[in-house]
Amino acid sequence: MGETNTEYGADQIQILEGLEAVRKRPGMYIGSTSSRGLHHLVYEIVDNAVDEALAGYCTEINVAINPDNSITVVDNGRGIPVGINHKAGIPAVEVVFTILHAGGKFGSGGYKVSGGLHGVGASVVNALSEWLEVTVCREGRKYEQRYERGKTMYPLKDVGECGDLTGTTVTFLPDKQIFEETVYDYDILKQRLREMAFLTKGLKIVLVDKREGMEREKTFHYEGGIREFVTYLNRSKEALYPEIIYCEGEKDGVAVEVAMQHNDSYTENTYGFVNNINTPEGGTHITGFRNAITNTFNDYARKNKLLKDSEPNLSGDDIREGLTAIVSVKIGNPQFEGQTKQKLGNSEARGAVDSVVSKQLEIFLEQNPTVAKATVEKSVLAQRAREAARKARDLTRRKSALDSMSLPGKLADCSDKNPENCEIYIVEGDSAGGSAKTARNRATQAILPLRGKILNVEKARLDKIYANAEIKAMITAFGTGIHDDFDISKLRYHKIIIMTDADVDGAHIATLLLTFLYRFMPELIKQGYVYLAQPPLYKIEKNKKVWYAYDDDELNTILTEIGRDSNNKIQRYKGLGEMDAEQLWETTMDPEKRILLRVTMDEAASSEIDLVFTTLMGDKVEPRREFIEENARFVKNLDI
Ligand code: 1YM
Repeated sequence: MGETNTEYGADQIQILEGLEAVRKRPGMYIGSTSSRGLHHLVYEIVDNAVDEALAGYCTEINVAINPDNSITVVDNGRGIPVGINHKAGIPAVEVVFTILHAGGKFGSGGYKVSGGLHGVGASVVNALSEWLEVTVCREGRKYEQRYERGKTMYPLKDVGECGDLTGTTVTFLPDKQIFEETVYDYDILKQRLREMAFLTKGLKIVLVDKREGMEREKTFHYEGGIREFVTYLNRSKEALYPEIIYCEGEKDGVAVEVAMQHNDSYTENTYGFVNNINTPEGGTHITGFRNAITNTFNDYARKNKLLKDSEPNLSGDDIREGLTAIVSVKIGNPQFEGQTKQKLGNSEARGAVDSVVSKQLEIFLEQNPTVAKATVEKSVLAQRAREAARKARDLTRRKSALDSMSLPGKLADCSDKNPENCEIYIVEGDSAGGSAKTARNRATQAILPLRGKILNVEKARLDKIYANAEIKAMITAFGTGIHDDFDISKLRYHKIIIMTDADVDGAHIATLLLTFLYRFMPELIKQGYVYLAQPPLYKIEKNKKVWYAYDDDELNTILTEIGRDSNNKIQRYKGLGEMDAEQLWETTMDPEKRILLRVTMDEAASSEIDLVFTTLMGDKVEPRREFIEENARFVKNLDI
């Protein structure tokens, strides 16, 4: 016994060191300790439950945000094994939660198909939680164990019977010593869990918020899987045909699933997933997919004389105009490349997707000639528009080469030439533009007034977009070029500030501008160069003193402070135009006093960003109302 004891002790020391390492360098295991890392903890635990669903044993997962911001995840799978793991000398469930990298399904033969950003797992979540409790129902018995900051509090406890029930419940409270942010965001979890449910057909996932005053609940359950994902993504657009094209198969150890449908817009939205993880940078699976559809559609068009022999092939861009697609692969040993390790590198994935999609798409097109014809016709139109746009671009390019610095006439540029010091205000309307020009700091602040509503790029083809005066003015002012010529190092201002009225029209114009930037210069948003100015809603005057309020809450706070009486003069600004230059400077433009909102983009939910834009910009009224209603409770200042 003596010897066994020492070995057990030695094992324990090593285990504690393991989790200590996670607490010392949490970023290495979960990416960051910001809100992103905080939410990542939930995905790690949910991933294990999803694996159990993929193995065919779990049909439902329940995720709750508890009143204290702890999280409970429940599944109805087999329950984590509780037998003693002979190598570690402790129950398997304890190994899962206390030994680093034990989250994977060792020894079971099958591959671990889901997994977080770094493929770590339950032990990392445990290490980064103030406390974690696991309950396992298995073979008629119920077991419990608790850990605090990764340390086991007591040996696995048998707490009684559980009848026929099986499953695993995990509750954890993220450690405030580790995380900068410890309050969960329902919407962030909602988006990821919805995505997980789409990617795992038949699995029901329920999200519940139990926090006081925030009570809500949402169930995600899609028998159609990624087919329903495509329908969902296209829900605020007009589909070009009612069918969802679906391909499924396996080759060289790569399981492939693809769903797609064209809509009448001009943008492509293809989302790639590898083992249920989003790959915003694409990779071999996306290359294989693109290759397959370019070749298959061209072959079909030639064979059926939809393209004349004299006409050039349709380009991939032409065929993908208005395409919404999900490309999901499951692969045993995914290799990720690129700066953020989000780009799939496995070459066998390229061949597998190409082959599965080529074969099945060919058959589909033969069987659905109306779908094939509608798509090819749209692609031919896209091809012509692209050609026209190329000519227009060549023309502007040549023009700017001739008169070297042909900045737009309406631009009041700044004198400083160091982009780091410079900002450009994109201002709604000529009159506000005039005030802004008077108010500005000429050295560092440039003003570009735009006339009225700008073109909605969601509803226009490229040739029209490039011909639009307001858009041309922005492109030349920014200096970065566009499309293949885009070069962020040529950006002339490190702050692009959108300044519109604080009303519905202003919000609409801001959305149109953001849509343009998101579609045509996403790097500007990704790298944090884009801001929204925040003009005040109210001016309060009393005894020659002046206050500004940016929303109703602030107005009430100020009124309470200074006392509500007849000496108060309250003005509600209907637009920027009502402010004189001095007021505009003081409230919205003075770098010392103004409030700017930086526009950010969360990669993880990029499919949702697209939805927000198309919902707010698209033609269908119903989804827009739904979107606003769904979000209204949580959006401040929604002036509708
Ligand atoms: C709320 C979180 O972790 N569920 C879960 C995990 C496991 C199993 C079932 C499981 C797996 C296997 C056999 C197997 C895990 N088991 C392990 C390990 N939900 C949650 N549900 N029996 C049960 O893969 O063979 C790791 S995760 F390693 F112990 F088998």
